[in-house]
Amino acid sequence: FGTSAVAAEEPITPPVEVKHTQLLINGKFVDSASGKTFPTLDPRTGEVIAHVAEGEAEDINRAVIAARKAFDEGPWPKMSPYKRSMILYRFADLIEKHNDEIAALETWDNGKPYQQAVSVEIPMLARLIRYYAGWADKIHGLTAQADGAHHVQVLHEPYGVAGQIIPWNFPLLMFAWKVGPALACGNTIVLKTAEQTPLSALYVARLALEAGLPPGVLNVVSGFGPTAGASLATHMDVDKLAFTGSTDTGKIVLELAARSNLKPVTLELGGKSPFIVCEDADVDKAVEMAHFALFFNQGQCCCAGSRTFVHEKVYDEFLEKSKARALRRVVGDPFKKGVEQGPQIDEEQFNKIMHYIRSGLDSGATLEAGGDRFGTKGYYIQPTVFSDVKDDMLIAKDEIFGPVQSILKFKDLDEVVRRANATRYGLAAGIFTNNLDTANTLTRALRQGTIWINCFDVFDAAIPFGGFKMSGQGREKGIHSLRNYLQVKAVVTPLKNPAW
Ligand code: TXE
Repeated sequence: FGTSAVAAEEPITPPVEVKHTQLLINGKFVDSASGKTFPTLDPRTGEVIAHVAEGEAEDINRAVIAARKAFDEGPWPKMSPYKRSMILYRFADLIEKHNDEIAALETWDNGKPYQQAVSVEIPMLARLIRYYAGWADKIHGLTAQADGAHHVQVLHEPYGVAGQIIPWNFPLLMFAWKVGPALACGNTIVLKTAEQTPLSALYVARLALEAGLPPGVLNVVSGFGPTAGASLATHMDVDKLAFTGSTDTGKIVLELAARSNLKPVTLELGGKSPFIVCEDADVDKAVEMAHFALFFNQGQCCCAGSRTFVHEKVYDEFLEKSKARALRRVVGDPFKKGVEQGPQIDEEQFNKIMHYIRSGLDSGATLEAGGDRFGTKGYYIQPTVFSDVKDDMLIAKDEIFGPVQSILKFKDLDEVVRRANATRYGLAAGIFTNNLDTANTLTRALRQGTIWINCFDVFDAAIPFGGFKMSGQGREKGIHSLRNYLQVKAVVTPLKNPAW
């Protein structure tokens, strides 16, 4: 099978320089305590972009001490909320000012198409920070009417030091989902980036300092999961933890948090989201949206529509058109104009995806498009489509996290609800129908944290995101994310004259 891909034999030189490779602790870029570094690789070639300071337990400890001091001594949590808000607005302005440079860094380290980074993701990063800047001076507690002669106030206060562990698929959007609400609520932060993509968060964190964020409020430690990540999860002086990544690592992190100081944990984990195309759907639109739902970001999305259920009446037409669309998908150097799909993040993910493609073939699914690596270097994979996929095949059960679409046939709504819900995950679902009753029925019956009707991957800052079942705990974005970073304190005072 071919694709209309355009491979750039010689990778395009990224229009940006790497400025920051050290850890950001207490407002300063510093080497790791051990002096160790690790290479971060260009997924287009597997070659080294830069050597980055490797944070470990001692560095996490240094960062937590700085964050603790910044919280306990202020000024951040005690600063006027309006001032805090203004610093975040300035931060968003600086992100916007450096939009193209940040996008180039993100593409270089991650492999995502530059056009996507420059026109969608980095603008969205600025918007998310602005959204939370807007919340900083609008955090209200409650009063309660209690029995007896007492005046009751319920205060919402920042937790303290927030530990945040993020993945590599959307390095800066995950940064914003975590850092935005934590800062707006007055917390201080130690953020650990993913070892595959340490560069962009360091660049952006420097802009936060430039915007006026006091030293120690946002600390960024690059490093690996079992060392830096685990140290953060077990640290006794971290008050709250937020994690995005695989379900397996999420379980480890939750256990580490419980075993140390029982810090509350927010988890945003994996998925196997159904995308349901009903018999009355607009097939052309459904084909395009199902394609986008799966292949967007090289298929590296936690909410990817990775089980495409299609009603038997439209199945043949949908399949032919989906196959043609995948064959038209433009794969190549992500810096090249018009490229829709770049390389996968690294060799490990590349091998994992190729393993699932072989498993699809071995288990009897029909390969309609792709099925192989693309080009000869880097981690590119052909857009791949399987039909005749059955629910018990591995490709229909596991999170592949790559450009592999699995198309399954269904007959009626009860059946598709049962099958769509028969998964350990519950992150998102897409429904394609022009019938309101069908949309309502499916919406109520599906056990997923987000339901997209006749659309997919709509990620406004105001829309809460998170999973049912083993896709996670808690919600991020929107007003819901504030709750992750606010403690509740009840204050009770006797009333001298209850009649008043
Ligand atoms: O994830 P990990 P990996 C899924 C996807 C992918 C698979 C493996 O299916 O193929 O996970 O990817 C840190 N203590 N998702 O191995 O391990 C790690 O350093 C503390 C879905 O990259 O979950 C990184 O910062 N932290 C996902 C972060 O956890 C630890 C996005 C994520 O890494 C740790 C990414 C430990 N013991 C992958 N071990 C999504 N939900 O969007 C690792 N980490």
